[in-house]
This record gives sequence, C-alpha cells and structure tokens, in this order.
Amino acid sequence: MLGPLLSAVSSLGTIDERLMRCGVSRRAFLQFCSTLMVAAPFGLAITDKKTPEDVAAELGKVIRPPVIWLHFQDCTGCTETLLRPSHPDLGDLILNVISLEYHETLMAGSGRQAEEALAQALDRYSGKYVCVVEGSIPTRDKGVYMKLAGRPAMDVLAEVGEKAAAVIAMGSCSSWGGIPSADPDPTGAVGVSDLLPNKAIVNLPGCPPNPYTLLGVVLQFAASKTLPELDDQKRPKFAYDRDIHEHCPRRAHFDAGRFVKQYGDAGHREGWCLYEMGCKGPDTHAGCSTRHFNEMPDVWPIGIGAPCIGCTEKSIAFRVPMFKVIQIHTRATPPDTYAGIHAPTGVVSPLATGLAGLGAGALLGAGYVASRKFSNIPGDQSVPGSSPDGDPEKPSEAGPTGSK
Ligand code: FSX
Ligand code: SF4
Ligand code: F3S
Repeated sequence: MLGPLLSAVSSLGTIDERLMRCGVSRRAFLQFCSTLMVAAPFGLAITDKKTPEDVAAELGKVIRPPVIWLHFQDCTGCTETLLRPSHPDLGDLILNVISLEYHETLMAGSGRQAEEALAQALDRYSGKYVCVVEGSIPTRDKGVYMKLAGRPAMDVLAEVGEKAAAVIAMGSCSSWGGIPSADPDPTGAVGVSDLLPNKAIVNLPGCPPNPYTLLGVVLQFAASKTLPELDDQKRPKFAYDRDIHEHCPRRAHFDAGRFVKQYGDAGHREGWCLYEMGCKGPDTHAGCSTRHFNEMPDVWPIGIGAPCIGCTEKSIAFRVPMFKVIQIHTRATPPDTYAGIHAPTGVVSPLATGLAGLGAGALLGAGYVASRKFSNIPGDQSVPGSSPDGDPEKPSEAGPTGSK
C-alpha cells in the first residue's frame, strides 16, 4: 500500500522541476527564499541557512507537498493574504511550490466536479497531504449552519482532517473560532483543535496571519516531515514568540509617555504610541512589528496608524472591544536609555483615519507646525501626552494603567 502512495506524492515532482516547467524565474524564487528567511529567521531548518541561494538549493529538491484547503466560516482573508504579494511573480510562485489539490475559492470546478476532486485527492494522497483549514466550524444544532455537499462542516473536517499527515489552522477563526465565535456566537463556532483533539495541529492565528508563516510550516513539513516547535497554544514559536510591543517602532513614544489621543491629532501625525487608542500590542504575541505584510515595509496595522487589535490572541481579539485600553501584563517598564525617535515617523493613512485622512495628508505640514504651537498653550488637553497643568514635558496621567 505504501509504495503506490509514495509514488503518488513523488509524481508531483520537486519544486525545482516544477518552477522550471512553469517558467518561474530564478530571481522570483530567490526573492521568495529571502522573504521566507525574514519571516522565519530561526526555528525552521529550511531557513536556517546563510544565504537565499542556500535556502533555494535546499528547497528546490523538496517534493511539492499536496495540500487540501478547506473553507468554513470565514471571510477568505487568509486566502487573500496568500495570493496578494506585492509582486505578481510571487503569487504565481506560491501556487507552484505547493500542490494545491482542493481549494473551493480557487478551483475552476464546482458542484459534483468539486466533490469528485476532493474524493480523488483524499484517495490519492491519504495520510500524506497537509490539510489547511480556514474559518471556524459551527457546532450548534448538530452543525446545520454550514453544509458542504449536504454534509455538516463538522463531518467534512472529521474526514479530511483524519486522513491528513498534518493539519494547519490558518487564521484566528480556524484556530479557536475567531469572528464567528464573538458574542453571541450564534452558530457555536469552534476551532479545529476542538474537533480533532488527537491530531498533530499547528495553529496560525491572525486575521489574517502572515502567509510566509504558513509556507514556512508547510515546506518544513514537506522537507523533513517535522513540525516546528510550538507554544502552549499550538502556535509555532518562530513566528509567535515575541510580543508586538517589544519591537514596536512606536515603543520609544510609549516609554516617554507620548500617546495619540484621537485619530488625526498631532501625535497621530507624528507616529506616537497608540496605547490609549486601544492598542493591544503589549499583550499580543506575533511577529508583525518586524515581519510586515505583502513584502512592503510598514504594511502592518500599527505601521499604517491603527492600533493592534490582538488578532493572534484567543482571549483578546473579538473578545475585548477594539478601542478599550487594556491593563498591561507584560513587563513594560521604560528602559534606562531611550531609543532615538525620528519624528515625524507616522504616515497618515486613510485606512486609519477614515475620511479625515484624505484631507490630513495635505495638511500634514501645517499640522506639524500647529502642534508645535499648541504644545505651548497651558492646560491644552488636546495635545497628546499633555499634562493638565500644561507642562509639555510632563507625561499624561492617563498613561499605561497597570504597567509594572
Ligand atoms: Fe477568519 Fe480567515 Fe480573519 Fe478572515 O481564516 S482569521 S475572518 S482574515 O479569512 O477566517
Ligand atoms: Fe506600539 Fe502599541 Fe506598544 Fe504603543 S502600545 S508601543 S503602539 S505596541
Ligand atoms: Fe494582528 Fe496586531 Fe499583528 S492586530 S496583524 S497581531 S499588529
């Protein structure tokens, strides 16, 4: 039995063979390898190399892993993040380094054709494929709130998950319920590990998570049949071992007591700390502050001027209101020496400021000068970090509550 199964996987060919056949440029592959190295600088054997060329040499020999991707209650943001790199070449490449056998959003077939494709993939790669799950699974009322080909999502997961070599929960929804599980949780939404308690599962929470974290885990598994070291919530340590606040570029402002009070205010325009806008960075484990999205510098929530909502934390995202100021549980004491602050560091983003942002860009220069003038007005509470008695040097009293 094992022989035919092995040959089914082997027939997918190596990554090098596939890229050559599809005409993917070496340059794109090297770029992919360097991005992977940045996303997983340690903790993964495949990226533990000196140069992108070394990573490419190792990865090129790997047989393309068959992947079956299931969609349950989700927004498809996790798929989107995988398909939206900043270079079109990369998107193409990603779909070539893995062998995506079933993916409802991307496949051309539908209805019976899609059902047959799933059955064939399950049969052909049984025990050998990686199952990626996107979205939460409704369990209330025997799972009637979501059916696929007439079967409750729970049953589909039980079958596809059980036959997989490894299961990866992509996104917060499949990791522990995510948005659909927010109060009042009408469908009884749960994550994969609630339904497959005996399976090797890797949780990649995030809404969405960084796609290179997924690719790193899948390729590591394809190369060595090993999974990376996980934390107590089944998250790979290489991607979730630090909190956002530790490496946040706005951290010096936090330490100095300079807080944004309102979107578009002077502090916001200068890239000050978003803690008082509800930033959950001090309690959130993820690599976003150093590993940005879409291979673009500063493309991550805080980078565009929005607070972190703690999307990788089960107890925060979709549980604690987005703009609620949290108690700080981590060690967030000011350091002995402050890192340099390069003002203005923030970019006024329409994403963060809404319509006001459209006009704020044009007013940026004027606003910067105005904020300097405002800061000399005694008792002016509109100035970020200002004290009631108007001393601009004295940090706001509404600073981090509970910091140690
Ligand atoms: Fe949820 Fe994903 Fe957020 Fe959306 O897995 S993690 S809602 S980005 O698409 O499902
Ligand atoms: Fe950055 Fe948020 Fe920490 Fe402020 S509170 S330094 S914005 S992570
Ligand atoms: Fe999520 Fe916060 Fe990163 S909201 S994407 S963990 S900055």
